[in-house]
Amino acid sequence: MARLVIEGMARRPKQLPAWLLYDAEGSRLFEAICEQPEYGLTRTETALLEARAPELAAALGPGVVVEFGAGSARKVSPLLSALQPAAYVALDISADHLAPACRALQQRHPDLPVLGICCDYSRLEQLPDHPALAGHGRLGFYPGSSIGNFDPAGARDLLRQFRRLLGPDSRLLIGIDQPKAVERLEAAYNDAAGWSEAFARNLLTRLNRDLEGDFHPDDFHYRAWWDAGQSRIAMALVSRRELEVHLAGRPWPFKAGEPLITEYSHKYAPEAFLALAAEAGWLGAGRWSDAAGDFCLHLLVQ
Ligand code: AVJ
Repeated sequence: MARLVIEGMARRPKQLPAWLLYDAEGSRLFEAICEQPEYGLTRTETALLEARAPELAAALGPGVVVEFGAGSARKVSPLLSALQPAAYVALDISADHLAPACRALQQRHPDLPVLGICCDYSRLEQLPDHPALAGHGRLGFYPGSSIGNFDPAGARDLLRQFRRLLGPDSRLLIGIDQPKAVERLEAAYNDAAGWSEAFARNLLTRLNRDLEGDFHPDDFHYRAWWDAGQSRIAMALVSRRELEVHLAGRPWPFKAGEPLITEYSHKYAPEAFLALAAEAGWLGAGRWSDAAGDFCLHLLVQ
């Protein structure tokens, strides 16, 4: 973690890995964001999954469901009910979140073998050699447009990693947020109740605690804006004045107005996403969208 933070702080602009946002408090704040009226992504995707579960299950076929970044593991439930897979594997970086999520899911699906693995799914070498997984094909599930946190090259690498991890003949159901009116995009990441800001600010609290940082949260303001050229929302904590913070045993100067990027959220129209997926060896085999075209579930095969 120290090495990744040092790498990120040395970048221009300074940029920290997005997974650092998800400690126990960050995961809780993210859940609150998902309930804000301005943030439609989760509601739209959940409604799609509920309404289209039988079709999605039929298109996916039998196997073991592997969810990348399972979080509260609530979105997958309608899919599991329709699909009746051989097993469900939840991968997540936050152990605090993963254990209760798996327990709650197990209660909703009492007969389903459930495995939780605390890991960084972008770096996991292989799935465990567990009897519940043996002899079954793998169905990756990557909802929430989480891939948007990666830049396009990183997203392509991640899709390759999923191919390697899931193995030959696997499938991947992935949720992708679409570009839309800039006012709606910016409102989603600047909710009036302030949860988006609290979520970004929690990163400073975490760095102070886990890497002996001395950030003063009041020295920074939160900003989120749409960058049309890169087709992404950028989220940043911007220093209010020239200052120096200490972190991971080193000093880090900030100019007045200098951003620390907490997260990017890339948005892809269907064709743009399929072009990226193709570079990673995946082919589009189905797509499901809401009526407004705000969000898209893509089924990818090899
Ligand atoms: C989990 C990466 C999809 O980009 O919309 C939401 C994260 N950050 N509001 C997103 C997020 C602030 C979210 N993803």
